[in-house]
Amino acid sequence: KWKGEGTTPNLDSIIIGRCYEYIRIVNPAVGEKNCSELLEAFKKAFMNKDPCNILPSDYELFINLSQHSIPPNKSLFWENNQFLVSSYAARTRRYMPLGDTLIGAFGDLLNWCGQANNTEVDDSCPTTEECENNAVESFWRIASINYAKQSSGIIHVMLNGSATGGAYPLKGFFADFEIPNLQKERISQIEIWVMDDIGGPDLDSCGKGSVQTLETQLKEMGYDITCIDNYKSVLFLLCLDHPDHPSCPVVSSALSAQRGCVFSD
Ligand code: ENP
Repeated sequence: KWKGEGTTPNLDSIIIGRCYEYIRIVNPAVGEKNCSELLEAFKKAFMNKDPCNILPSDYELFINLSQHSIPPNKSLFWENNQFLVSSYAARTRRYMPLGDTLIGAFGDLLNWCGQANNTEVDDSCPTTEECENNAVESFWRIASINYAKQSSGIIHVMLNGSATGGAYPLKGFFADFEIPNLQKERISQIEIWVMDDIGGPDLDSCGKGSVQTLETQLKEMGYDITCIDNYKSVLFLLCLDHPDHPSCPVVSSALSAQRGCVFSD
């Protein structure tokens, strides 16, 4: 029927498991939450409804119930590098991108939609090209707005300098729903990291192309901006899979240890 992927099988069980894992193990600082109640509020937004008529506001109750604070300096916004972001963030230990919040845990990598006059989920769902007001798109829109409003301190943004179409998409969640909802008075600085794929093209960098557009836009809004190309700490993570690539840093003592120098008399 629809062109998009259908509802993820076992959606309810996955969400209940993720929710309790989040509040008990990943981030107990969120305090007590009733995960069954949160799942009901989440499903109420889209079940038994026309899958092309779901608005961000339909998730309001769910957002209010599952809301928790984002520690200052822990927000991490991104475009085009989901898996690098989630491994670097390390499930809230280093950073807390939206996918590592309780709200994000309800949607990350999942797919869902309901049907009009039918209490079942559907096994195909509308894409955003088919209709913008679909269950998944509207969920991420309100989740992004809420996340941006909760973010404070130093804000980090990880972009992909090898992405075709530009590191900073002019139409995307970051541009459309996050930047406009940042609370300027609570933000001390915005730090942009532009990471190129290892061996990939260097299409965009700080001060160039779409990254320059972003820097100018944020400066005009009155933010204090820094931009770093291939930020070393994230580069180490990318280099785990390409240790000998010329663009990967050489750690001199490790190199000498490998050559046997460290242990020689
Ligand atoms: P994509 O298209 O690279 O990746 C989308 C994938 O990331 C989907 O599997 C989606 O789950 C999951 N995801 C995790 N967090 C978000 C999210 N936050 N979001 C949309 N999808 C998310 O990512 P996008 O579309 O460019 O979105 C990146 C945005 O996330 C940035 O604005 C960043 O700052 C923000 P699912 O449910 O679709 O399977 C907001 C929108 O945090």
